[in-house]
Amino acid sequence: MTQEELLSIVGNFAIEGKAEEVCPLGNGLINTTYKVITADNGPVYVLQHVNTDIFPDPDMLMGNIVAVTDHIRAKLAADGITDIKRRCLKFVPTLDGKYYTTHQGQCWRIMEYITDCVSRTGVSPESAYIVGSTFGEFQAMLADIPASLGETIKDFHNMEFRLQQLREAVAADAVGRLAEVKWLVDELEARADEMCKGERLYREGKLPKRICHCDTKVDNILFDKEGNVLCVIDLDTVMPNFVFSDFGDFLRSAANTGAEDEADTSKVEFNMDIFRPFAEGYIKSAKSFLTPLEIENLPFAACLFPYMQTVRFLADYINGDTYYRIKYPEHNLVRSKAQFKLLQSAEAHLDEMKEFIAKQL
Ligand code: GN1
Ligand code: MG
Repeated sequence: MTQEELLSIVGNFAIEGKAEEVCPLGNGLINTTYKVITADNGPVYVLQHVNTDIFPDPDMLMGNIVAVTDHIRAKLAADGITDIKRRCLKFVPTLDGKYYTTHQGQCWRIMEYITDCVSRTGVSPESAYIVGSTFGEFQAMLADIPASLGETIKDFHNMEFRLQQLREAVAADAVGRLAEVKWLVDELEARADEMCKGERLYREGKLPKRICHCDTKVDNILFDKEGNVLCVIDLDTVMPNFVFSDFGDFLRSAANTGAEDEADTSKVEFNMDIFRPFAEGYIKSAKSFLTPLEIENLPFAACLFPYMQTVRFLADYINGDTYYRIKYPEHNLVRSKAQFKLLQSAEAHLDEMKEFIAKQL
């Protein structure tokens, strides 16, 4: 896309100042993000192309997001928080009052840029406690949102559905990659029943759904310089789900000693020094609304998310890389193996996690 085109898209939005330059920002695997600089050091914005192959209903998507951010902003104000602009995303309407614009059939939106923030690829044991308690508070803040939120991606964290997608990929073997990864498919199948426990408990009426963020990897969180969470970004997947999503997906990235796509899997381990303070902080602030069954299954959640991500990356590899943005041909396979290694390491710490959780009650 040319600067001219990008600037003309920006021109549809009610921003302050004159947009001068648009440059790439961030490293999301789904949407494409840019920073918008305005003249004379005016306000900075974030322009984002929304991938409508994956988020097919932009009206529902932006309706959810505006409801969530308005609700959080009101809560922060009621709590006397003063730097609200840095604590919650704020989307900018278009000149005709919508929250996205369409350009050549593609969907675009703009939000305010959050100043003085730090993005991290990991957290320290010291900041993990604070992050855990912030997530508990995030879920608590959304517990009484009056709007009923849509599922922006149907069955997004439904483990049974993700396994079904893997099985369909395996059956089709569209690009002939199955033989190479059959061993990993077998490893995943061996755990399939156990990993679908959440859906079973839900059907039995024992496990509730609550509003969750559903993509709490460390990249989707902005921190201040002290390691406090300023704000959770990437709100496209905020929807009703099991609390396991936010707890487990955060640990999937934060408690990994390696990168999500680490090629040398000996570098990938599940880090209990992050798990402990994170779980402690989370339980402390979420105890008031979590049920005993939810708390008891937090170690399960720490395994579920590396498992689910292995299933998703592997299905995409078998399908010929149709979903996640890749940087090289084997990328999804490398990601799958790294996530599987993380799963194995989390499994090895399961008893230790359970003991620790039991002590928090
Ligand atoms: C995607 O958009 P991004 O990169 O923050 C994905 C998540 C995965 C994550 C893996 C809509 O998130 O579910 O966990 O990649 N988002 C969607 O890094 O599929
Ligand atoms: Mg992201």
